[in-house]
Amino acid sequence: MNSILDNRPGLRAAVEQVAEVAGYLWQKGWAERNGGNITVNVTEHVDEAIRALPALSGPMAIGTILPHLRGCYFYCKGTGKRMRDLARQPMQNGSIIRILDDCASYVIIADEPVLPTSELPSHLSMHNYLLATGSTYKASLHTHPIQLVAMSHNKELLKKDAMTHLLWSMIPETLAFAPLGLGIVPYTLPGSVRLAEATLEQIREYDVVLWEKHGVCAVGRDLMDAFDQVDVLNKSAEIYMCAKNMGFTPEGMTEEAMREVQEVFQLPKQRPC
Ligand code: 2HA
Ligand code: ZN
Repeated sequence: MNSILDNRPGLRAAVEQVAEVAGYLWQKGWAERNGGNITVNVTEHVDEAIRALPALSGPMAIGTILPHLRGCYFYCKGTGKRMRDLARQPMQNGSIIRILDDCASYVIIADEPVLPTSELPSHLSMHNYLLATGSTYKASLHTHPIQLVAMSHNKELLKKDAMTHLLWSMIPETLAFAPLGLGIVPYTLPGSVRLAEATLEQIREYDVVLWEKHGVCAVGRDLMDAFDQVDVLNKSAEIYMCAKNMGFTPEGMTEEAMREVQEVFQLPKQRPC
């Protein structure tokens, strides 16, 4: 069967990276059943032939108006689809959508009419925000990392930047590779516009946001970048829990040691454009 990826190496590479990351999510146990979702802005790979492709679906409402997304194209994981299946067959378990001129609806254009993810409002709101601020970030990831979600069941840890400091102090790499830390969104109904709005508030400040008792949402230059940030934060959560399981509270790096890493590695305090 023909695919939109045929003879388009840039688009193919972006979708193949999605498949690679989907496999990691499954292997890590972060993607039970249809858990998690992925969207990637692929507009840079879109040519005239793609723009001319007919819609495979009628227009569908996003649920919110996103003015910066007019004419943009996204690869989206399909709703109800499994990451472990997407890892092998990304175009049968996801699709490419075109945002229509009203900036409030979309159509599916390739390869098959696979309905996009249930978390589309929060994903597309984040992409809209990234474009509005001139960011070059292209990817948005939602997943259910076990240790981070477990820690979100503790109210003390949900206070602003409490978890960020704890996780940074577990291992210098987390500070270096997740330098903006971890935002927090109090429990909100999955897939809702309210969750999208609360996530958007946090994504102004953080690349990775923890949804209380649910999962994380992350943005990045590409999907691997978004995944890596979640992975290093979750690694710190694992180290913390491992120490707790051995019967002690881990000491954590000192404030001074953390400041030294921040200075020597010249870590950004804001998302670089
Ligand atoms: O896509 O994880 O939050 C399934 C989910 C919804
Ligand atoms: Zn979820």
